[in-house]
Amino acid sequence: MSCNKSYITTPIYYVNDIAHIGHAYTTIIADTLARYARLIGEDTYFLTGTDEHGQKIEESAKSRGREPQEYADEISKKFRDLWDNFDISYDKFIRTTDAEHKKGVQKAFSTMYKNGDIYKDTYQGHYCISCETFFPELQLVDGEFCPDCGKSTSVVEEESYFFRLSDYEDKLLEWYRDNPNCILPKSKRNEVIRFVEGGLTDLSITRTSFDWGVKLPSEFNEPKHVMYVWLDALMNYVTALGYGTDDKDMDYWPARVHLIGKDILRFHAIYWPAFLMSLDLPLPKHIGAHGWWTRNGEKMSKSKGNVVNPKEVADAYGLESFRYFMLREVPFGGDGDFSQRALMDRINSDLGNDLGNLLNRLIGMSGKYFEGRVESDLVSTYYQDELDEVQDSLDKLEPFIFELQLHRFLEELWRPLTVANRAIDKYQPWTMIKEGKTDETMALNGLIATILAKVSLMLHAVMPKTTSTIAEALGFEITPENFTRYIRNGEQLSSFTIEKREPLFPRIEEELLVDERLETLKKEKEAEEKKAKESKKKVTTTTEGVTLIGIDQFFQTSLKIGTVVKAEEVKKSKKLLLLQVDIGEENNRQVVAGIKEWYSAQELVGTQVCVVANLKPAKLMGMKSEGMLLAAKDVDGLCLIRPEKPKIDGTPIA
Ligand code: ME8
Repeated sequence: MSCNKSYITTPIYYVNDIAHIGHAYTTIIADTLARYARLIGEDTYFLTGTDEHGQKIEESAKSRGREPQEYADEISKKFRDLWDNFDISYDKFIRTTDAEHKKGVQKAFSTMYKNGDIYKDTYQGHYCISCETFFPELQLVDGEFCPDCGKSTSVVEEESYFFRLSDYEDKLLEWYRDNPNCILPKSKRNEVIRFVEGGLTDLSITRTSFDWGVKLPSEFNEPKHVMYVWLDALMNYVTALGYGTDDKDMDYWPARVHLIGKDILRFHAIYWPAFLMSLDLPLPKHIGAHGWWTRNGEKMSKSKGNVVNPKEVADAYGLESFRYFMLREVPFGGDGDFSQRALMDRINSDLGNDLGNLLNRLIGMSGKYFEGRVESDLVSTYYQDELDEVQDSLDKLEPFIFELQLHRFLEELWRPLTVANRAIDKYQPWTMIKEGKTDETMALNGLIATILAKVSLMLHAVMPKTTSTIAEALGFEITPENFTRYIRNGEQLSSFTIEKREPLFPRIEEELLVDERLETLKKEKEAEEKKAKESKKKVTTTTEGVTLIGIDQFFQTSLKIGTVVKAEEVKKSKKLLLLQVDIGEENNRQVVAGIKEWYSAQELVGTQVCVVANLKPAKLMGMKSEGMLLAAKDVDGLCLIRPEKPKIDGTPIA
């Protein structure tokens, strides 16, 4: 399945949201494929970017009192910064507001029109702004709600240009049938075929009801029309290569794979190939649709407050461990539930025990018996069976990558590590050396080093830094030439001297993790408070460093009397209690308080406390906290501040 040019793309992300692990997942898969393609010597082009037009973005900007362009600039930069921070090896970051892109889209529109695929008519239909999609009445839930996202749709009637999608039904079906791997996983291809067999209607591809989009080419003289955001967005895959402007990189087309989430398969597997056929351009080789990440079984959404921030996860557990986890944990195409527990298990077991510890064992054995020297000359004399077993596994690996079965790829890649760890247990170098079998012991070390080197080369695309560190320890570099030597030609590693180093994956203890997380939260809170303080103009500081505030500033804090109506311990936390406090409002306030060392949950119930009632809600260990209790802490410990006599719940404190 190999080809010399590899063009790999992610979806371009909407700029109405911040990146979450779903976005990171697509991008990490694409980055892995791109890195692998480069390592096997393919001329690779990796594209990502942002999707910035459309009604949804226009409204998001408006609701924040911002101009769409300025708003798009800000969010687009956040995506780009995140990918840079994650070392994503993209060759180009496209924005649909780029002038070249807009020109390319206009060129496409004119070409489709010339080819007879576009006509003008009136559209009447139900539009979901969130999905930027029209739906026939029959598909709506309860006659009103979007069948995809469940949000309310609105009836739109407007003049529109249409793309003759219905003309492409047969050609699309032919493409799916002639190219069994065009949509991966294959089960998804069947879904698409069934959908198309059900009949396609023409697609409305311009809008007049809003402004924020690519204008029609001037020859149409239609100042009111802007392009449908999906036509605009899909075209990014070719405008990035210069379609419609200088065609500079069009020799990378067609894409080897468009990586997407299953939610946008229809656009990529139906609209996009039809547009390309109309433009007389070749069709992509593969469209890979991955599954959906959920959190504790629920869809992630800002309103639920359960969105997993990829940067936080990478900071807490290490970027490369996070990459490994995402690719290993879920079969491509299937949905996955994100849990810190599962991530920790993968780090401690697969990465720590199987991989990191193997390097430690090699360092230990070669240090103890040979002053760090490792030689591989006699490996095949003593351990040919092990070498064969390893080479056999490695030879089977590559197809998994390009068929997007990355979990299988990683699973199989762990077999050579098992061979290595098993060989140490079986041949017992500590016994061999006592028996004077020096050559056998050295050759065993050579075998371990060779296996580690080969695994590092194969794993490089998933964990670039870690594998480079291993390679450095083993005295070689990760390059396409060495890939050919050690993977394709099955050579053994040359001699080298290894030195002691820190473990690659120190064991993560749960308690430590929790404390670290709390520490991070504390630091964030302190930084926020510092910022807030600096922005308050009236603040003055006395010579002793005590901050003086005006009475009006004091009254900005709402302090209230409340009664603890329920209290429970937060599992796995040494410090936190989860309280429900009645402060005279319709609903009780949930407060996560770090007082477990001084109060039991039981003794708090029914007692009164003082609550800071207008704090911005915060999250502690995944739980919402909607206030803070007043307390004083000295060397003897902490005590809560309480009213001297019982007071009505909700009584203000001043
Ligand atoms: O759809 N789990 O952009 P988008 C897994 N602009 N992947 C997820 C996910 C989740 N919970 N949430 C999002 C758009 N994704 C269009 C694309 S392409 C020409 C235009 C990933 O910002 C997944 O890849 O809504 C999904 O397809 C993509 O983010 C959607 O990002």
